[in-house]
Formats: sequence, C-alpha cells, structure tokens
Amino acid sequence: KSFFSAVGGGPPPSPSKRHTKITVVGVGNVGMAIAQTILTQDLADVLTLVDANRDKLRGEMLDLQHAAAFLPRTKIHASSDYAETAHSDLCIVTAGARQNPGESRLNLLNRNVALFKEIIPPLAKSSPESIILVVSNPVDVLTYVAWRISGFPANRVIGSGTNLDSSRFRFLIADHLDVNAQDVQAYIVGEHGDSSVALWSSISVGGVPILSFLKKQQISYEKETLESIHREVIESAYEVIRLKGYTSWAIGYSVANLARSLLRDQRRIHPVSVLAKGLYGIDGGDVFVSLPALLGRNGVLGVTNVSLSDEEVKKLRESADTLVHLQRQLDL
Ligand code: 6V0
Repeated sequence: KSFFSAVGGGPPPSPSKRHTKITVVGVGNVGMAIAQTILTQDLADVLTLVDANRDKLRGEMLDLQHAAAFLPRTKIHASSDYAETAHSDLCIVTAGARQNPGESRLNLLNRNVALFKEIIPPLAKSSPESIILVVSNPVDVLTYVAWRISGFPANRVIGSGTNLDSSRFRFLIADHLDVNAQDVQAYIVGEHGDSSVALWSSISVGGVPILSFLKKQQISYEKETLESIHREVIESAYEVIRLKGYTSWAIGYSVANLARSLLRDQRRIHPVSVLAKGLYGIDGGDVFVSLPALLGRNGVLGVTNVSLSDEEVKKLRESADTLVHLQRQLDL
C-alpha cells in the first residue's frame, strides 16, 4: 500500500517532465562552495556531484542531503560514474590537480590536461546538449582544452574567467566609496589572474561614469590609485590562499550567479572566458579569454563591443598571445 492514496482513482502524478539538472565535477573546496550556493539559491531540481575520491564524494553528498529540511527541494546524487550525469543542463568542472612545490606551471597544466581527458569525454557524451562551465585553473587554457576535447560549439563552453576578479574589483571600489557593490559596474577582462586587464572607462556607480564624474568635479585622481585597486584585486586571491589555504565562498557565489544567468535565460552581461578569436584584434589563434559576454539559456549569446583604449587592447592581445603560445606546448 502506498503512502498516498490516489485522488479520484486516477493515475499517480507523473514526475515533472522538465528538470533543471546541474552536475558539479570535483567536490573540493570550490566544488562544494558552488554546490551549496546552488542549493540555497534554488537553481536546480537535480544536483549531481562527481569526484574520483569516492569516500569524500559520498560524505559530501550525505552532508548536503541532511540539510534537506532547511532547503528548497533538490535531488542530490553523487557518483564517480558519468552515466549519473546524463541529461545535465549545466556541467561545472572544478576538478584540478594542485601545484607541487617547485613544479612548473606548464607541468601542472599538462597534468590538468590529462585530467580533462578523463573527465570531459564521458561528461560530454552523457549530456551532449549541456553547457560546460570550467572553473579549474588555469581557467582560460583549460576552457580551451574542454572546448577542444568536447567538440561542443564555442557558445556552450565557458570559463568562469574574470567574473570573480570583477566582483573583487566591484567590492573594492564599493568599499572605497562606501556604497553597495551591486550598484558598482566595473569590468576586468583578459586572462584570469596576474595579467588581467581593468577597464577603467567601464566603471560606473549608480549609472554615473566614474572617470568623467571625477574629471567634471575637478577632483584629481591619481592613475596610481586606480592601478593600486587593480593590483589589490590580483593580490587578494594570493592573500586568501596564504591565509586560509584556498578560496571558496566568492567563487561559489560567482559561479552560482553564472548558473542563474545561463539556466534562467537572464541575458545578463558577465566577464567570462569565451572563444575570443577575431574579437578585439585577437588574431593569433583559438584562444579563450574573458570578455563581457551576454549569457542566456544557449550559453554565450554574444560579446559586447566595448571601446577599449590602445593600452587595454595591447594588454589583451599580449595575454592572448601568451595563452596561444602555452597552448601550443600542450599534450592535446
Ligand atoms: P581541491 O579542494 O583540491 O579539489 C579538487 C577536487 O578534484 C578533489 O576533490 C579531487 O578529488 C577532485 N579530482 C581530482 N581528480 C579528479 C578526477 N579525475 N575526476 C574527478 N574529480 C577529481 O581544489 P579546490 O576545490 O580548492 O580548487 C579546484 C580548482 O578550482 C583548482 O584548479 C583551483 O585553482 C580552481 N579555482 C579557480 C578559481 C577561478 O576563479 N576560476 C577560483 C578558485 C579556485
């Protein structure tokens, strides 16, 4: 006898036809911060976790499931078998090898390429219509690797890129002016990390372009002050890692925010890593770097044409050239 009686003798309710399913590969600090933000923000009906470490995977699944009484309903699965990820709408990849002491960046990168060769083919095969969102570092090169290995069209392969750098930037500007960071528009583009490019002309607060505002008010500002804010953005990642060993909460919110824009077709503009060949004078080869991209249910719907200064274009091209050079040395 079932727990519920059928009403009017009719058929039992059929399961809802359209689920939103998100897969998170890698249940380390970053994967779990993303998973928990997705749950609290009610972004998925089904959340599937994948990791090579089976004990940790099952432990994390149970720990999240035990919070069910406090959360919107989401089915949480965990498996190291990619068949469990079938029909995902969004696959978020956070699995990554860590740098060994004294290990070169290229060596680490090649170990991550080997990891992606294990992860991406079964993921893409199980969910051929999904969007792949890469978070593992170095994110721009690994997004290129995921694109190459998956064979997906470029609009469905995205790297979290400078979305996080930009939110750090917005926080610092907001903190400086003592306003809400949500009212600060500011973009960092290019390569995630050290060679990112701050778009000073893009900064506006409550719709007021900040540079022309300062000029009009004849408030002198030092280029150095602006540059020191950008430097702080770059250094803040290292500082968090030095202090707590890894970064997790901000990347968790930043990726959940991307998931919302994609799956709910929000058509919001995010600086994320996209195939940038032919854009902004980047012509050296297939390369993924962050540009302000319009995101919706079909992935990347377009890239906005911001007018950049000559210096910004130069920096962007240099980053792209460095990445292309690095990509040529990969065991792909
Ligand atoms: P972590 O805590 O070491 O977690 C990595 C997880 O990957 C572990 O649970 C591993 O078991 C798992 N893993 C390893 N190999 C496989 C495999 N073949 N299949 C499935 N799972 C596997 O690292 P953490 O979570 O701190 O960081 C993950 C990645 O995110 C790293 O590459 C970071 O550098 C990167 N980040 C990227 C950011 C961004 O802005 N793009 C920000 C923060 C971290």
